[in-house]
Amino acid sequence: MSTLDPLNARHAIPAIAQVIAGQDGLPAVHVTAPAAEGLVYLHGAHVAAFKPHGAPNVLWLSQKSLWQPGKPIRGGVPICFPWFGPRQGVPASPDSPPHGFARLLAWELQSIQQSTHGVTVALALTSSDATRAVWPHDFVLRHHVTFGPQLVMTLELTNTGTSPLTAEEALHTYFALADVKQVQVNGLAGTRYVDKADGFKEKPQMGLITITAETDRVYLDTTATVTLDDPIQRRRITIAKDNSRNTVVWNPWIAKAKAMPDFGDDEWPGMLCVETCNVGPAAVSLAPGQTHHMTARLSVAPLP
Ligand code: TA6
Repeated sequence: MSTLDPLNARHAIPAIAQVIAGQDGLPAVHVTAPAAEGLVYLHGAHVAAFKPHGAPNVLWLSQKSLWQPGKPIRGGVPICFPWFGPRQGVPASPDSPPHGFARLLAWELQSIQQSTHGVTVALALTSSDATRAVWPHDFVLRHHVTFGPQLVMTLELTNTGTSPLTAEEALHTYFALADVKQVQVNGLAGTRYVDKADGFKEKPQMGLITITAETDRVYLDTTATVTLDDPIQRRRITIAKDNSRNTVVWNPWIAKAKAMPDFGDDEWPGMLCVETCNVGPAAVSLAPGQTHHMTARLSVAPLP
């Protein structure tokens, strides 16, 4: 009897969704909805594939990614929680991993449901002694992932404790592109950003974004929809969002790609991160019992 059998007995939808052994045997929900194919791992509630009917994966995955409990998957949609980047004021350590612990832990598969919008997979991460030892709050973090004509991801955070909490959160989405150097990024013109690749200086975004060097920008106080125009694949990827005040745009370029063991030296032209988040001053604060929802909606269409 496979360890997946009880999960499939409870959740599988014949010919639509089932729990499979993914990379290195990590359990994942494989969805074959009419409008799209999708894959989400229980490890980190990590969305690894979104293929609108007949199209290639919209999400990028490194060939060098690790697929191990306790390690982040490189690519797809990592969930950053309860902090973004290095933990403020705390030296990096196994107890304070970059981008928090949510992407490193096994989440509970709560449900798989089919509707007119597509197939929705719900996963949850609940605070534990282990998380409280690192971050002294009680919470339930749920990830609702709908594979349909769009990929709709909603991160739902509930403060289940007796004291207020403040957390950063990000859907750190890696998009698959033919050549990032030829992509145009629209939607953020006039928005101020922190340039982490240039001394964390705050700058205004002049016009559209093109990627010509290491790019690591935290756009501030923006609810804007962003588009990626890929002239080689002749497609436009649209990233809309709700309840997110920041957008991060990241490409490591040559040196940073070389410095990451789980990122192929020659892979950087094939990806760009456009991340839906609430970080820094826009971190989410919840009183006991309060809930916050942040949503990213990804869609793909031919270039106009
Ligand atoms: O979102 C951009 C960023 O914060 C970059 O500074 C870079 O660190 C990237 O995330 C990847 O972080 P990771 O911990 O996944 O290697």
